Amino acid sequence: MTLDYQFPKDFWWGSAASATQTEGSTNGISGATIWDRWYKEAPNRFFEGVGPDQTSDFYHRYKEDITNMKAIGHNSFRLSISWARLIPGGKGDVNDDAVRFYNEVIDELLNQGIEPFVNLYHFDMPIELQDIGGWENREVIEAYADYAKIAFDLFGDRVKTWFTFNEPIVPVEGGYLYDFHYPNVVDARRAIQVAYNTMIAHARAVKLYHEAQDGKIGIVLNLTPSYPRSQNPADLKAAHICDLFFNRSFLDPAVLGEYPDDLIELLEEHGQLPETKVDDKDLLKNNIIDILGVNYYQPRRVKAKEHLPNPYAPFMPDWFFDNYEMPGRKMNVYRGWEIYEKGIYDIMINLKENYGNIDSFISENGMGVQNEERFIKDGRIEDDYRIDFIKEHLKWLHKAAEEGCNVKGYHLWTFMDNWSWMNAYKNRYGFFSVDLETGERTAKKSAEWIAEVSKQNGFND
Ligand code: BGP
Repeated sequence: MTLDYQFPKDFWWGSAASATQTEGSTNGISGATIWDRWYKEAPNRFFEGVGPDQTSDFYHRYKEDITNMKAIGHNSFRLSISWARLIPGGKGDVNDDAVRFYNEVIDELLNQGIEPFVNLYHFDMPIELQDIGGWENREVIEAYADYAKIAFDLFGDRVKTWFTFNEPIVPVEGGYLYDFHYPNVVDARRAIQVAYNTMIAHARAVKLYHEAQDGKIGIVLNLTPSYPRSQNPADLKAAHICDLFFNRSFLDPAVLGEYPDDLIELLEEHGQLPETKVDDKDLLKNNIIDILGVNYYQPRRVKAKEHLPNPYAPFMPDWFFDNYEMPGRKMNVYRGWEIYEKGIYDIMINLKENYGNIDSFISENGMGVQNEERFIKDGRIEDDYRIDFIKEHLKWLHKAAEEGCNVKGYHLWTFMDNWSWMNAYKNRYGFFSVDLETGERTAKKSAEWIAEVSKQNGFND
């Protein structure tokens, strides 16, 4: 029997999560991160005042969660290691409890036939390193390289798929441009330095990995195709510059080993080039990734600037484009994000045509919905909207695969409802709901649906 949408053999079905958002139990058995600090300083910036200390307790319940993963057909799962848990303070001694915990999680996944994908950094800078400047300080690159090496040595015998960073643009935008992450700086020059240093840290980790290990290493990028309002040259230029800043400043060095010339020229023209070291260029060139994780939630729609920026105002990427709200666009109203399923296909075709058809997979895609209790019937959430959301994206992914794109899998964000950065528990994303009082997990309808899809490696329309 062939299905309408049959995926390539050995396709990865799974989901992704991050340490800060799921583990819990930081108190006393892990170092603190920027999130602990920010929550202490400004609890009112978090939805309903709920901070990173109230998570879904994966730290204690991972066995049950992995059993549930198995039950819904996962053959792979991405977790992140908490740097501050493994090495409290970010440098120095390794925390034995963390080694035990991650060993147990990895072994349990493997025992259940689920391949662990491990990411080293998901927005969670140890606070002591932020206090010496975070990614602005080259010393932190060294500390990260040491951390990466330690993680590879400890877990690389069993973990064969690694990622250096999740969405490195987000701490840049949130922490240094638009004030939605600690340290709440608004300064493009510093943002550009942070973005650049992150990619140097990334390349250092790739190099260390390739020197000593035999699996694959990559990066996870949230690619946002930049669609111009029209084919008018000014709109096209706006979309191109937006793409340079928000996609290609990470995608090009990671996959091609160099920054786009026109990005360098633009920064140079505005006196915004970051500080670099002579060896950086070769480091980037010689250490490209093996696999790319693509997080896709929404595209960007842009138009030419309507008002010229104030020439005395500090430089910002937004000098070159305005966001554009396309009439009739489909929205996830809870999150305020556009839903545009074809974006996933456009990304894959771009990777095929311009990035050597690198091996890639959808490492996050998902739909956060508020007050999902409204949809409970007979004790479980009937999330048909999520099933439709996944299905429509998968159709475009399938088309990309049919057309020769090297797409290897699809991971949902996320396995179970979790704490999310400033939004805490506002939007729920999981295949499983989590009772915030008791911690009890309950499969949603989408869990049952994905189990079937994973088993058949596809679905009928
Ligand atoms: C991605 C992050 C995740 C997750 C997800 C959903 O950017 O990698 O950590 O949070 O987005 O976004 P949010 O939780 O803000 O709704």
